[in-house]
Amino acid sequence: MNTPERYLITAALPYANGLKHIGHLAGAYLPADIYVRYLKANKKDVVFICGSDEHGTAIPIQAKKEGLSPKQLIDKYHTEIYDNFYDLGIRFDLYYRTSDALHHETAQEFFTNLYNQGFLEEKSSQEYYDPEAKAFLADRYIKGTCPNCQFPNAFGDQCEKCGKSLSPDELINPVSTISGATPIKKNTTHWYLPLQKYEDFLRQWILEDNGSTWRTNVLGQCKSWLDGGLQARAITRDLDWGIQVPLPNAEGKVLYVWFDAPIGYISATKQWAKNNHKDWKPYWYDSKTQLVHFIGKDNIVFHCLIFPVMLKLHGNILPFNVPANEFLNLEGDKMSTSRGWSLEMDYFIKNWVKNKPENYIMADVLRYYLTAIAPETKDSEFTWKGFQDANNNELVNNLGNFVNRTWVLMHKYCRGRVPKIVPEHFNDLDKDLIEKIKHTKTKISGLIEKFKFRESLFEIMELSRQGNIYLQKNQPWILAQNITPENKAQEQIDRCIFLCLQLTANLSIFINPFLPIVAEKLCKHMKVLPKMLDWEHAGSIELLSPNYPLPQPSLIFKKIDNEDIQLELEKLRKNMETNQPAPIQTESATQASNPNTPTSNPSNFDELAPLITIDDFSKIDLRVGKIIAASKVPKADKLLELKVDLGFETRTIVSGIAEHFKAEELIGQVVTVVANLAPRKMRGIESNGMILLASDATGKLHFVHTQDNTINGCKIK
Ligand code: B3M
Ligand code: ZN
Repeated sequence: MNTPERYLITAALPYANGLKHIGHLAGAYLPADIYVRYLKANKKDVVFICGSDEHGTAIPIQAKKEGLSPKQLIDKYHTEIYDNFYDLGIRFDLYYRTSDALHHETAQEFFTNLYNQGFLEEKSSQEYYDPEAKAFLADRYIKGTCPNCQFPNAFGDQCEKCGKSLSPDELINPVSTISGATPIKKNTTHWYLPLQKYEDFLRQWILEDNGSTWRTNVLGQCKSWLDGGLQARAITRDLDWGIQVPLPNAEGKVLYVWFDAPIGYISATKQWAKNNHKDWKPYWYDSKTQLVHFIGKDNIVFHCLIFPVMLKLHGNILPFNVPANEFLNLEGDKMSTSRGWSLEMDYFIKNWVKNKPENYIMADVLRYYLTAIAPETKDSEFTWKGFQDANNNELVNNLGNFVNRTWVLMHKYCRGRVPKIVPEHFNDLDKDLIEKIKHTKTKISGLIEKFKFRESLFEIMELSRQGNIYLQKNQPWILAQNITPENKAQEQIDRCIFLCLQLTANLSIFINPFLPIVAEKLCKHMKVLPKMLDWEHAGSIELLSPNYPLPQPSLIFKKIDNEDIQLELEKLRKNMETNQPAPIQTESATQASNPNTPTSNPSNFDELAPLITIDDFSKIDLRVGKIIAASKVPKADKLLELKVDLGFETRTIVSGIAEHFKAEELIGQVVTVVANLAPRKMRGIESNGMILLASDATGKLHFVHTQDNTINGCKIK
């Protein structure tokens, strides 16, 4: 695309049926916000749209659970979710809601338009019906015994125990999860979007036209859907909650939530335009608009296949990119609110951001960590320890340290003012830093424009690290010990501090889309207007004028203590123990599940290794052992040095498990040791043997050990 004239950025509309967790934040809203802030810093014409998805069966069901009417439920969560986003620095231009009359009208018009053009098909079919609740049932709302593994609580679309894809017909003793009644089959009529007719168009547009610019995980999922064969999709439902199908004889039928929700992006744009006295049409009809949908991977099929077909038939523009993220796990397990294994935005805000006035900066710390571990190409994991490390090692020790040292040194050696310098006197070290600042601007811009936020954040932190190295090489504190007119030491100190100050100003600009609160704080300290944060100023070393006085510095970040982290881990475990595993599923990709889709699968085991003989096996001498001492190997994040009692001797074994276990937790752990493994040196420590661990599908490690009081040193055969 040539330079776009305007940008329309959307983030998936959250279901207003419950609070959202940090996995949602990292998946769609934070990257979208970073992109939008970057575009706005570049003075682009941008509209950032989001809002509540308020239809679908999940809403009335949750409302019933909470003893509210559907309207009360959506009103409650619409406000709470919006407030949570706001407190974490997400700034939409409009946070809309699909219960709005304008949206009902827009979605109905959209449907009518496709209907009148003859694009929709009408078909009758037998569907599951709950005779007590008097409602048709989505597959997910039917439970029964799995024919494959006999698990008694398998869903009508998949058994959560063995992972097998099912249809409700296969369930033994199916029951409705709404009333407990046995569902019956009932005839009904619906309207369908014949997706299969547009396979050629989709293949060309996704795999050819966008094949080199879209993320490989997105392309891979699309290809798998296309190769699996597309089918006509019902776009209406028998339900009393939603948008009426705008046809005669369609009483009791509403638009399918996944048909109306993406049209919500259009309705929201109309509402935004109304509020701002603008014309909404170019945003949806002009090819010079760059439309980008930020979503999580379970929404790919809707945004890359179904909605684009709808848009094409309706005459709208198509998305430029759909940078879907994979999932964020929590402490080695999938996040699940119903199981209590989740970190909700609301919880984080109440306990980390708003618990003390000075903690407002913690919103940015979360943004930092979630971007640094963003699941852009594969699932990633939030750990409280990782969160602490990101804060203590990166924000405090790298960025905070550089900025603070610069300001302190300026007060100490340059009378608290931006020093005056002679640019002609810049030496090679100075020139190198100036070059790095300029180069980083180009690099970060390129990465953000390619939706590589994680990498761009690394580049910014790398520049900050270079700042620290530059300071270290110049050592103004040493130069200051011997200043004479002849040795020009003061001049060198001035040049050094001058450049560090300009670098600090540049870092504020670069960091602004990612950590807006920090950027603002830096601006305030430097007494510059937020206008300085315009991207066009980045790369310059004339951001702060000579002689300009700055106030005494105060620290920007503060360290997170071990106790706070420990407390969170305990709370998480307790929460998990007190929660019942009774997930109410929302209508995401689970309902549209495609057996070919490479989404995470509970039966996702490693492949078997090639066959070996008993002789091969008998070469391995396995022994029972007990860990009697454990300590971290200095400067190695992953390694623990273990002392293992083998009965006949005590062994030193270096094991790469430090990211999974705390050293102190391991004392007394019974283990299986490969006792005849050739010695190997790791970080200067000789390791004599190996400890066996089982790794589950989430990557979590478990010790393999004998059950009873086996004597150390016993052979395992
Ligand atoms: N509400 C699903 C979700 O929150 C759905 C997104 C709609 S985007 C148009 O994951
Ligand atoms: Zn099963």
